[in-house]
Amino acid sequence: MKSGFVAVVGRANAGKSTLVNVIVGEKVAIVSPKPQTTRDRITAIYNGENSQIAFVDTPGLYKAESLLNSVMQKRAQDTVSEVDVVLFVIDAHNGLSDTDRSLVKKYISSGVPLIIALTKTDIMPESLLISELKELGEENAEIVPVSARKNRNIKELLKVIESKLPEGEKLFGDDVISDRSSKFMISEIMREKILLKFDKEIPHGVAIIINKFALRPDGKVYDVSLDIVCEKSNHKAILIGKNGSALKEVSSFARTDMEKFLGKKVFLTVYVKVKEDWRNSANSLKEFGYGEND
Ligand SMILES: Nc1nc2c(ncn2[C@@H]2O[C@H](COP(=O)(O)OP(=O)(O)OP(=O)(O)O)[C@@H](O)[C@H]2O)c(=O)[nH]1
Ligand SMILES: [Mg+2]
Repeated sequence: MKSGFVAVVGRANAGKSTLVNVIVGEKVAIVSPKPQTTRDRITAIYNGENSQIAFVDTPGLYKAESLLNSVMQKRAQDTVSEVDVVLFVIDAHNGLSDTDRSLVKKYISSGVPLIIALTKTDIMPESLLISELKELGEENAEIVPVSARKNRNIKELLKVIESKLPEGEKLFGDDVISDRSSKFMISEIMREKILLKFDKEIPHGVAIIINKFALRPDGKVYDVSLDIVCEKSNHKAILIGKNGSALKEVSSFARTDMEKFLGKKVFLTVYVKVKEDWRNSANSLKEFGYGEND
């Protein structure tokens, strides 16, 4: 059987996490229309008939503007050197950027097998980009047009990945879907709802701290208590909204998804706190758990 690790890399908002979720058939990574949704790598396991593939979803590539951004970028770059295959995701709708071009060349010269998934082909025909991509690296990279949203060509993509993986034993148990804990997923669900509701300046400055995550003795209800940490007091006011209406709305959406994910009722308590410029504080990043998971 084939087994190994695949780094899923590409520009922010390219559709990496959506593709990983579709491949493993579960929502292991949050998704939003805003760039910089994924902040740390998440490994998701696909079990095929004759393969086991560990997909390492990474934060999207872009210019680092804060210490948090640099940590995220480093995570994505480090991942590439630790895997069997690089899956480079390009948004067909957005076209090729200079960064994409130089990354394709860089991956090719690093010698790691490279597969380019040209995604979002449901909203943009891939043909426009294929010829340019072929010029860049046809002999050294496989190019597979896909649509995660329409589940198009995903099986073909998996076949191409399998063909590049070494023979090996299973690396994870059959029932493992992700390397991340339920507690992590709970905090990500909260962050996703904030990403979806507020303009990007706010979610980009938000961290979620879970203070309590416990199943009651009756086994039916989880008590979850968390802090939404933001960077400015005016952000706090926006997050809370008039008479708490905004916070009530995002909390309610988050609770529904948490209950779906945990398969139990959730009693959710949410506080909003301010910690100025936490994204540039090494101590805060450590305290909030960024860049620590391996
Ligand atoms: N039309 C279309 N939209 C897609 C597809 N895949 C992803 N999207 C959308 O693209 C946006 C970004 O998707 P994500 O999966 O969060 O992208 P990402 O590359 O993980 O982004 P970062 O984590 O910020 O780097 C979301 O609004 C998705 O719904 C697709 O195949 N077709
Ligand atoms: Mg992502």
